[in-house]
Amino acid sequence: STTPVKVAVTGAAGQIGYSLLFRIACGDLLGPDTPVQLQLLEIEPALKALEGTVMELNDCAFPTLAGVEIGSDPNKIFDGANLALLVGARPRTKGMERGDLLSANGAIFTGQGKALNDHAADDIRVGVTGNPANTNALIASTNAPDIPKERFSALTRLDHNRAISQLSEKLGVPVTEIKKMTIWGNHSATQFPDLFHAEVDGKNAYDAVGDQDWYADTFIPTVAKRGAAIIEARGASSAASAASATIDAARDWLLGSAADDWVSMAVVSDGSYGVAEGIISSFPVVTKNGDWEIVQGLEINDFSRGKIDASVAELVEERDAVKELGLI
Ligand code: NAX
Repeated sequence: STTPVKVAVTGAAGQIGYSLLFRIACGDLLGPDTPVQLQLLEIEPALKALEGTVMELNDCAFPTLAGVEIGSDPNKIFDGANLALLVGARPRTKGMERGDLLSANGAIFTGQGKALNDHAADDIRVGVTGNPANTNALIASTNAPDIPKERFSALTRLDHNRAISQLSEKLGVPVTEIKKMTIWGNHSATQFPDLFHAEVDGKNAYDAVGDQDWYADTFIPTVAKRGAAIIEARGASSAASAASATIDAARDWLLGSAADDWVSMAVVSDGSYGVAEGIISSFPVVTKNGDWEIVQGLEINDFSRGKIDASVAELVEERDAVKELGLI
């Protein structure tokens, strides 16, 4: 029998966790022939609720679920992990300043970075969904000096999928006809969804839309503020779609992106496209066997330059703030 792949998930008792765990366990991440062992991290007060979720996971009798372990000690839960999905984070609560948010999450992601460094398997890949995702990934990576920086990424796949969905609706084409979508920058309101290189049925997406005002004034803000619109409508933040994007991102990273397409992932910058080296920023990437490569040679026009620079400036600011706090 095949050795199970160990997938660690943090924040497992949260909203996203409640969708994500079942999707991983049923084979949506690694396929029907690869057994998975779930290793679930939560804070102490949430462990009881998590036990209930584990009862339900077991009740599904998923053929691909080899076992489940839960706990509140990252050193134990990350032991031997091949993939870690860092979903748990401290949300911003009323009256909380940005600095408070960064330090609360800093405490989580420094500790988890160190635990991954010391206990994860040699082939570990780390995907960060918990916000502020890009900067949390930078904190975890910096605190895991023995793990190559390329093994950390932050989630912008939900933004990527939202952009595909909005474009599909506008043009009345199925999502399968849309390729080469790109989200640049931070997973925040400054992100830049780029239609200039996207394709619809093989043709340029920006030309297919043919409406600069819709692009700048409707499409970009709709994609960037979709999270807030979901909260407004359902009274809770996106969960199933965030879990689905977390699966898409990890699956493509480990198993490879489609031959005639690319995906968006926030990864450590090598300075490509003028993005400050060392920050974790979203790029168009192709993936294969657990490695990614930034798509090179795309022409960046003035409009795009301004948008990318603004989002990168925000990431540099976040990096400087966590440096100031001694977290990296
Ligand atoms: P929930 O508040 O429902 O769940 C978070 C869970 O994390 C809680 O159960 C909490 O106990 C746990 N947790 C807190 N500290 C922990 C620690 N140190 N170790 C382990 N677990 C810990 O939030 P949910 O809706 O599931 O969202 C999780 C995160 O994803 C949030 O930070 C959220 O902002 C972020 N999102 C990121 C998205 C993205 O595209 N990158 C989109 C969706 C989502 O907003």
